[in-house]
Amino acid sequence: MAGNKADTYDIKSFKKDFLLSLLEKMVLIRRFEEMASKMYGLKKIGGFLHLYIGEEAVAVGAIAALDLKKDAVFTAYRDHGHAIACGSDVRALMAELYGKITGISRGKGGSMHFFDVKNHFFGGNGIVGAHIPVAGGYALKLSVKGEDGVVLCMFGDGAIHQGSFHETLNLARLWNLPVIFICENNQYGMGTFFKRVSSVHNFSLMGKSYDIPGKQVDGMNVLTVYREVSEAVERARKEKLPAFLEIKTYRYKGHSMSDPATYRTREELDAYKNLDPIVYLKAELIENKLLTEEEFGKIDGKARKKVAEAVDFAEKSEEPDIKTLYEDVIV
Ligand SMILES: Cc1ncc(C[n+]2csc(CCOP(=O)(O)OP(=O)(O)O)c2C)c(N)n1
Ligand SMILES: [Mg+2]
Repeated sequence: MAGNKADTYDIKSFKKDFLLSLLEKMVLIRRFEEMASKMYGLKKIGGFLHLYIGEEAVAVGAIAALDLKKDAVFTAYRDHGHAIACGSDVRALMAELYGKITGISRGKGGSMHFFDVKNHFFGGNGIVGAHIPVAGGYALKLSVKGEDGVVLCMFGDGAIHQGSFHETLNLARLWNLPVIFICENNQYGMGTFFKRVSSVHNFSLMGKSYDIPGKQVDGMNVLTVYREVSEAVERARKEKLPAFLEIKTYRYKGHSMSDPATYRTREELDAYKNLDPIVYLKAELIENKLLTEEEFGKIDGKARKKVAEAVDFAEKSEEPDIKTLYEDVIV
């Protein structure tokens, strides 16, 4: 089970501004998704909506380890947290959920297909495992051109048995590509517990078949994630080698909005809620006199305001004109 205590780092080694920025990002993601869920219930948002609530420390900690002027992020369809962590404008993200022309993908992608080239966020991909070779291809481009960047490729426990995962790991090691593969193991692929479908339960071993080092990481602690991903990124940058991390986490909500998640127990969910990454970091900061309850209230208020403004922006935006139907389509 994820949820180690903070015995792997010294909180005093981090700058206060940096710690607060991690907290702010996690709170913004949480509030954004709570609002998205509410607006889905009000039928303002249609199609698929997969919430990341509970998993925020993974995207925030991992992406904080990057330099997004040169590095790049690829993920699957549970992508709101990653886009926000990359710095995407939450107004454009909300507008995308609403299917409006002002959306980050011009209203044509929806929840699963956020895409923000400016912030080096390359999706948001709906097919399980399909973006893993694309991320490898981006790393190959960096390698061939001699550019100094690292790729973070995030995917779920459900993607780890796809051929695309195995084929990409093999070539990434063969060609020594600077790509960090991150399995966000939230323990379920739709309603299926990962141990029911995997002969190997410690996924961090799976890179070994391809001579890629692997490690298990506690995904409920944002600083642990940050530290481990930073180490992998620095190594990839210097040695131009791939790495593999299995980050253990948990999603509080169902797979998507239509899933009541009856395949797991209340006790299991509550055990993870007790390890909540936001509550944990907040408590750690207060304990170390780096934050007060009042300051936290301000951070939360700021996030709620940003999200309310994003809803207002999305509501007032136009739907894409019918003439845009064939634009942005690669042929
Ligand atoms: C190739 C493919 N097969 C099946 C699906 C249907 N599907 C959508 S999500 C999902 C589960 C994936 O679970 P996981 O990779 O653990 O990601 P999580 O939803 O937990 O973030 C499946 C099977 C799909 N989108 N693509
Ligand atoms: Mg999963």
